[in-house]
Amino acid sequence: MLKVRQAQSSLRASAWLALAATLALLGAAQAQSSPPSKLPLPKADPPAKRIITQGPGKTVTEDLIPCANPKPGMNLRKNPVGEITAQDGTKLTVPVANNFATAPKLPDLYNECAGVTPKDMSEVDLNKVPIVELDKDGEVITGFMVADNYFELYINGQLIGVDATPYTPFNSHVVRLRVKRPYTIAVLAQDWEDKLGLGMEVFQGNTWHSGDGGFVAKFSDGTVTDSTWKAQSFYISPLQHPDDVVEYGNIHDTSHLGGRIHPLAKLPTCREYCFAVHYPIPDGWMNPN
Ligand SMILES: [Ca+2]
Ligand SMILES: [Ca+2]
Repeated sequence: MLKVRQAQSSLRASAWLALAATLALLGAAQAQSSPPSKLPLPKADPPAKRIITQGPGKTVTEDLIPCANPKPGMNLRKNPVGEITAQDGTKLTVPVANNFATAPKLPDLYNECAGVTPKDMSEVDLNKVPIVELDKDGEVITGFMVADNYFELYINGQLIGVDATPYTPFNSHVVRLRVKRPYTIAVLAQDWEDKLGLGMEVFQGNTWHSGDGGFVAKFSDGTVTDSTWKAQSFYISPLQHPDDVVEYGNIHDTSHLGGRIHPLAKLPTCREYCFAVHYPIPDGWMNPN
């Protein structure tokens, strides 16, 4: 879909966002400001290896974590995980291979399923958030993060923790780090899905709605998610045809589709016959430099 360039923010905290996502909000917004007329860009070197799937995946886990505190009126969904076999025989985990089962869950800022529902920041005691010690002589930096729907946070290549609610209800997290600047933030973000392998979610009664996702973070040293972050997409769906993704250099471009949330977007009508394009996530993608 797209790659946003610029290695470092003004505070020299370099940041990566890996969107293993079904057409995320970030991608849609960028697409409209970068029309295909500015292309072509240099060819990818090495060329992008695309992995194509069609149709739904097979459910392996129906619900990664049932909500511990279900209440009427809550935007409550199961958190399914499955697998799908691509046309080239590659087996993929959908929506994304993740560390949910083994990684620490990040501290809750707002999480209905955990009963953590502050009305505003006056009800949040940040002193109770444990400090992750990365550098003994570092400074304490606080970060606030929310994803539609799931994310994994790495600092300097080290997995700090994961989102406690993969799908819904929507939740947010807070983290406190003792770290020396410059440091590298890397995030794997995933828009979860009801129809595994197809990037679709129930929306206003439509069970074939094309998913849209996003990720927002804000750190106490001034670092915020913005266009200076590098970003890349690794799972793009639902697609009427795999050729709806055009690779220009390292950009997985779908801007000609108009995005997913724009009223004039060309939404796919293929339902269970829709395609997805995946790309291998490089080893060590979360490491500095
Ligand atoms: Ca979440
Ligand atoms: Ca979504």
